[in-house]
Amino acid sequence: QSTLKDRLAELIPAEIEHVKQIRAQHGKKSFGPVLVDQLYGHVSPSSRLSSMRGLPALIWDGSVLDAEEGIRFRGKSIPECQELLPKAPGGSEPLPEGLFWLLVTGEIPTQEQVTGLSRDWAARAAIPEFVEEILDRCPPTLHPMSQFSLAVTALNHDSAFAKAYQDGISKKDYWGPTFEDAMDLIAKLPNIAGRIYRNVFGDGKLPAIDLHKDYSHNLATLFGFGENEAFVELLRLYITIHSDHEGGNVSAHTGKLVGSALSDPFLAFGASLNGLAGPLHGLANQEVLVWLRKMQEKIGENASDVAVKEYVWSTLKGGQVVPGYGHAVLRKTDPRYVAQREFALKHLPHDPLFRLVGQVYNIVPNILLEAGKAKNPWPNVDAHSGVLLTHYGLTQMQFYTVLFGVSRAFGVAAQLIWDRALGAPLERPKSYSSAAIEKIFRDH
Ligand code: CMX
Repeated sequence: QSTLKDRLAELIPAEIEHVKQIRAQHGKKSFGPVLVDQLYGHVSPSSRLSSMRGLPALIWDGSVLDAEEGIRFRGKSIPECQELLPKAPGGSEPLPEGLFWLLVTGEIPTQEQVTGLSRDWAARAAIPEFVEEILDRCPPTLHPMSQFSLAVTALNHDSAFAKAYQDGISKKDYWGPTFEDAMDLIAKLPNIAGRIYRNVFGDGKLPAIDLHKDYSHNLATLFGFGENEAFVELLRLYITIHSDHEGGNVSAHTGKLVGSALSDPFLAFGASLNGLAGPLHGLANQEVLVWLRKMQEKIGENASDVAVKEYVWSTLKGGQVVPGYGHAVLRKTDPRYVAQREFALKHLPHDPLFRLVGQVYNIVPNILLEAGKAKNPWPNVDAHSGVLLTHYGLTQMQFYTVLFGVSRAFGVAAQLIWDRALGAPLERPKSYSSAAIEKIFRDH
């Protein structure tokens, strides 16, 4: 039995009461009106409100995103997490195990609790043989994200929640098997991601998980980078900062939505991955590097600012977005970008591609402002991750979003546990036809 599960069992009754109190006190208060524009999205340049943008609609406890300040995990900023969460011996980046504990409980764990999670996940890491076979049969031309989603969905074969539901589990006990599935899900992702990586880009042979190593170390080993301590540190930081970005983004919201049908965590997170695979969301992770490489091909490696500016303008004039810039909620440089930039300044200050990323950072925001469309001209998380992975030799860009997916499981899994503990009902927003809207407002 995991000590995290024990702690959760202590916290749940109090949280149920807490939510009751909030609802008794504030349940009938309004967030304000909903505009018809908010249903449609892209309307006109002057009154542009994208689909459901800003509409208060979800409870998500793990993290909250402030437009100016960026993400806070259970109230803690990224620098605070870097300072407070336990580290590996000799390391200076937070262990994602600690971040998961924080997301689930709202508390900073001890070193011992974090080691307990590392051991627990390593012990649960094996994937069923038939899932290995599914992955081995995928053509290497199938995008790694599609392979990832297939494998995660197939884990539903052994879902503790699905089985308990069939056996007639009582509603109040849903969270227990959901917790077990959430832990299994996170634990099995390295073997899935590692297998995809080795099948698509290597010889298909995979080393074993080390039961005494932390999650990121094992993940790095499966990719073939376990000996490189700086890369392992990068993964610890990467997973921590990509884990959660409140509830309304496509991957998080999809997981919650599908989970609300009492689909088990494997089915719910498989759906999240399909959303993460879109170019406006997690695929931007890959797109940034593709774009930078194309730029280097076109204007050379040590291009002048003038040449970079021209290239950025040509992207915009071609009707494309500059990947890694802009955000649906953020209105400042993403603190996840800043954390990665600081990592680069510490570990790879002279890397030529990092210099280009910095040059682009000095140029793109002004151009986006001048172009006058993007509400946020600043870089998001995806503008910086690829250059770091490339530096250490993980150069296969099509794989990058898989790493984002491994990380995103932490945030989605934590919320799924709480949704079942608090009895979150089936999600069912109201939709309208255009004819219905006309009818409603005919006389107004
Ligand atoms: N380059 C060019 N144009 C951009 C832009 C960018 N980086 N960001 C926004 N715009 C454009 C939009 O396409 C939109 O144009 P239209 O009115 O012609 O449709 C206009 O500016 C207004 O968009 P917005 O309200 O500022 O942005 P949205 O909230 O609709 O979309 C996002 C947000 C992230 C999809 C958008 O900024 C974008 O496409 N960025 C590039 C892709 C990217 O980096 N995605 C990753 C986001 C982080 C993540 O989820 O991983």
